[in-house]
Amino acid sequence: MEDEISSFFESSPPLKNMKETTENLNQFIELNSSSSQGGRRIVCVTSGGTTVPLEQRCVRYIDNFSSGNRGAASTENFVKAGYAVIFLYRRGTFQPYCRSLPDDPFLECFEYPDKTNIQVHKSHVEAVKMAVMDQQAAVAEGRLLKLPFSTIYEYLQMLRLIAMVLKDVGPYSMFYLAAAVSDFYVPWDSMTEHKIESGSGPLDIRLAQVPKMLSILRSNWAPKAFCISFKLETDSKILIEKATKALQKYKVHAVLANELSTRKEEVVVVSSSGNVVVRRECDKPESIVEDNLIRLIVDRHSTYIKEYHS
Ligand code: 9Z3
Repeated sequence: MEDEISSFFESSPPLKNMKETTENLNQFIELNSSSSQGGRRIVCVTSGGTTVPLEQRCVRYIDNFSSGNRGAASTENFVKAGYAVIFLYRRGTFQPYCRSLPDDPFLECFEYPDKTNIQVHKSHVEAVKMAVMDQQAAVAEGRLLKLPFSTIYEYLQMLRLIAMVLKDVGPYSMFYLAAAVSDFYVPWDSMTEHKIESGSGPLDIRLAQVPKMLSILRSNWAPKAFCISFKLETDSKILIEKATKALQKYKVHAVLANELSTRKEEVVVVSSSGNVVVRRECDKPESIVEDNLIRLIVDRHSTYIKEYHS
């Protein structure tokens, strides 16, 4: 497995902003782990689906479903709970603090009363005000670092980089892996450079398996970090069994099991201390499942830190 992982990284196209990203990460971690900030806990939240390019000069790609809503909502809740968040997100997916803004059509939020003024439409004032205030506060306090990715190559290289720079934060760091990561891909060196020609009948593509990085994240990249992964299924009958297997195989601290159609209503936290069902509070229209979910995860992280020191 280690060989497969090394060859995946060796053959990946290098990250474009590697130097700048590493500098930003180091600054962010230094700021948040300094004693003046009380040594904040730091969580890396991954969000959105990874793409698998079919051509090096990519025109076509395979994608994994994820709107990014879970990652964005969880990020807001982690910031509220006092964490600093590295938000590793798929370009174009939901962003923290923007979930309640209309995205279609976003411009309807605004009106243009005269040539020199632009203002927010009355019906959206509250939502825009909250979004701007909360986002600006999180950024000004140095609690939110956003890093975008598109492809599986970018995602895994960035995840490894983040794990490496978070190593010294030890048990105060957390990985909350909500991104929907491709299981299959086309290895870069066997991928055609130019757009695949059409017109010559059906296309056969052989996809290789993406090496599972969770085990190496746990054993090697960030062994002291608290680690939460997700299991997504469309068949509820196999969900808990699959999540339990993942818990044992990857030795993460909990697997959050969700079914595609009910993911906004219910998540099951599967861990060695048993399974806990977390639900959205149906009697409160504003309530989201992440409110209760992140509260529980933060509690579990606190217990982990205490046990680590005893
Ligand atoms: C999840 O299960 C997330 O909760 C969702 C969130 C992607 C369902 P949205 O972004 O949806 O709010 O629209 N993420 C992990 C999905 C995944 O690919 N898990 C792998 C698996 O199930 C393990 S890494 O095998």
